[in-house]
Formats: sequence, C-alpha cells, structure tokens
Amino acid sequence: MRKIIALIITLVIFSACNQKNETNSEPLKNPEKILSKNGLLEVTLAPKEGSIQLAGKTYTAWMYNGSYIPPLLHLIPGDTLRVHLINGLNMQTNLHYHGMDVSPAGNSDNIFRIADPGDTLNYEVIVPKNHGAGTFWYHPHTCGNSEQQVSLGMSGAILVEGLFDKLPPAFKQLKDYTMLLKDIQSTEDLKKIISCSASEGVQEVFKFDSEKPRQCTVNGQINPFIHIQPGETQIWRIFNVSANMYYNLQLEGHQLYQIGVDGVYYKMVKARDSILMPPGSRIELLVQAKKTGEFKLKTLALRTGSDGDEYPEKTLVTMVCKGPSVQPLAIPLKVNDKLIDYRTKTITGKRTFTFTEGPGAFYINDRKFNRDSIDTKVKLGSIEEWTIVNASDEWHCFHIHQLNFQVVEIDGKQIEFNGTNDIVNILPRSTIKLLMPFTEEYMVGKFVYHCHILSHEDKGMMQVIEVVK
Ligand SMILES: [Cu+2]
Repeated sequence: MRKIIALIITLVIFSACNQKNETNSEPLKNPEKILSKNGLLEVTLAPKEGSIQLAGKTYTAWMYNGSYIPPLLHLIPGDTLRVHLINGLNMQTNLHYHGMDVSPAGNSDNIFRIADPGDTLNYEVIVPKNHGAGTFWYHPHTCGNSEQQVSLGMSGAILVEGLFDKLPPAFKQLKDYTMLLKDIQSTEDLKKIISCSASEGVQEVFKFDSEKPRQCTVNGQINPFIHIQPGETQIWRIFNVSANMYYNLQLEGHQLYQIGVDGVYYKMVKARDSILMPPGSRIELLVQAKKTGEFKLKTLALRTGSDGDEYPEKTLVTMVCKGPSVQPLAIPLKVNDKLIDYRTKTITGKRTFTFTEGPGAFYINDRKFNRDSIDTKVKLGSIEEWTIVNASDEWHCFHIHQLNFQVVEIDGKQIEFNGTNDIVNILPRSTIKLLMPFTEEYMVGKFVYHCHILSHEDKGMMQVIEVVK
C-alpha cells in the first residue's frame, strides 16, 4: 500500500513539474527574418487553413506559408517590397501594410483590391527614401471578414531599419526581441458558421467566439522565457496583432523605457510602469534588468467600458535574470530629433467624426462603411484638425492608413508633443483632437480610417477618404 501511495505522489510531483515546464520551458524564439537585397524584398505569402499544437491542444489557424508566425519583413527606406499573395482560403482576402507611409493606389497598399479563392494578387510597394524607421505589420483588410482572418492568425511583422542612427553606438550590440501578441482559440472553442456567397457557395467556416476562452501567445508560444543578465539592456519590439484584444503591459519589478510607438521613434524616452496597447498598435522598449530573479511580463486585467469586453490578467513572457552582472548602459533621454510638431503649422480645415453603436452595428457620423462612397475628400498639402467623439459606452481606437497623426488634446486637456501615432484609443464619452498632415505626394488616392477593433470595423465603423491633387 505504502509503495502505491509513494508511486502516486511521485507521479503527481512529476506531472506538476511537467506542467510547469510545459508553459515556461522554452526560450522565446524571434520570427524568421527576410532581408531586402539590392533594394528589393520579394516574398510569396500563401494563406491556408491548418492547425498548430499548444500544450497538447489543437488550434485551427489560418496561416501564411503554413506558419503561425510568418516571416518578419526587414526593409530599408528606399526599398521595393514585392509580395505575391496566393489565396488558399475559401474566402476573399488581400493585404494591408499597416502604418507604412506608402501609396494607397494601384498595386501598392490598396485595400480595395481583392483576391478571390485560388487567385493571386501581386503587390509592389515602394518604400519612400524618407520613410521613418520602426515597427509595422501586414494583415488582411477585406471588408466584412478582417476580424475572422486576423483572429485566426493572419498577421506578420514588418521592420524598417534605422533605429541605431538614433541611439549611442553601444546600443547596436544589444539583443533584440520581436514579440507578436496573438490570441488563439482551440478548435473546439471556435464557432462554426455557415457562410454563403455568390462566388464561394454555401460552406461552413471557423470564426472566433468572443464568449469562449482565448489562449494568449507570444510568437505562438505560451509563456516562453527571455534570458537576461543583471544590468543588461535589451530592445523589445511588441506588436499587438490581435483582432480585438487590448493589452495593458507591465514587467514585474521594472520600468519600461519606451522609445517609440506605431513606427515612430519618440522625441524623448518615456519611463513607464505600464503601457496600454490597443489592437493594431506597436511599441518599442529598452528593458534593463535590475537584479537576478524571475519577472513576469503581464497584461493586467482590464475592461473596455461598461458596454465593452473584459480581459483577465495573463502572463505573456517570463524574464529570467541570471549570470554575471554587466555594467548598465545609461538610458538616453532623447531618441528622435527629426519630428515635426504640427501645432507650429497652419491648420487648413476642421472636421468632426462621431463614433456610435446600434444593435450589432457600428457607425461613424451615423453611416456604415460603403466601399463605393467617398466620405471625406482632402486636398494634398492640407493639415487638418480632426475631432473624434466617442458617443458610446465602450472603447474604440481610431486608425488611419498611409499617415500618422498627432494627438493634441484629450477632453480639453493639451497633450505634450512627443511624436505621432497611427492608432489612438478613445475612452467612452470622450473627445480627442488630432492633427492630420496630408502633406506627402505618395498619399494621393483612396484609403480608409476606422476603428481598429476589427469586429467594429467589419460591422461598419470605417469610412473612405480620398486625397486629391
Ligand atoms: Cu470600435
């Protein structure tokens, strides 16, 4: 009897250890990287349904080239990015180059072009020579099923080189990590819906179920670890590529030195205790380990308004600090001295956009998205002041393609200038003011602005803008 009890205890301890190992035994793996050569980066991206295994469970995913974390596209200003998108899904898809200052026309970042099942779309995106360095990402942008495709895994990182021109030389030697935050549901938790369309007929397809639990992953891994030495500084680039989820990041026992957001390096480094990341946003951080030990990078519990969603606290990555100490680098005060404060410029026009909700529908200025209308027409060279009003009881996040904007006021309070964004969160019953520089020649054409909670975008919270000469 004693032998049996001893065996049971051994088995319980063994399985408990395994459990711990399962969630925290592998190092964080950076995404595979593709570098441009002689000014050209050419890549084929073929989305298709497949599955991945995480902690012994099966997760259905829609993946580019069979990979839940597809390649990071590493570009240099002046490069040409050529993408061959081969649609292996049973629904329409396309690609958007989120945050990039590139043309919305022709076969560039044109979200009005669509690939039917089996079709190939060829993109040629010219990255301007004066393009800013930083973090960007690619994802589908077909109206009506962006949420479905992104939530099932279709997204990848883009990095435009140039950070090290802005930091002291010693920072070039630092280890850097790229982290794609993707939440995924097990196959049994996904909804199966009947979809019917003229081109694809009647079929059953998977859809994310907001009522069911989600597994938070970083680069497709559950709570991997990052090794760091005491005093060591690392560069962390974090991408919230969730369709709908907000993150509020905190690293136990440490401040996060934020050097940039949304593909722009800040004027001044900001030391932060926590950082809110709306869906679609990216941050770049300097992390300096203070002492030996294990420190969790967590997303804190949050609720996106009384009509919004609830997200519990989760551990994303564990930072394991051990080994010999290194002399800590001095964290710089300034990063970017090439930014324009648009408050010093002449404002050429003002507009107001009000975000509202009805049962199952989302509106901007009482209208739902219509791809054939032009809701806003702007002359090239304008710098406009846009007032965004959230007249609902949940959070929304404003995003516009092809340009970054400057947040100048939130509920009447002036915001100190530190750079620009391509996504900004708007709290319920709140009003924000943005300066929108439609000043670069490449912007000419038709593109969109919308809420980057993709379930809201898909249900109408998006409009078309045209920049004309
Ligand atoms: Cu929204």
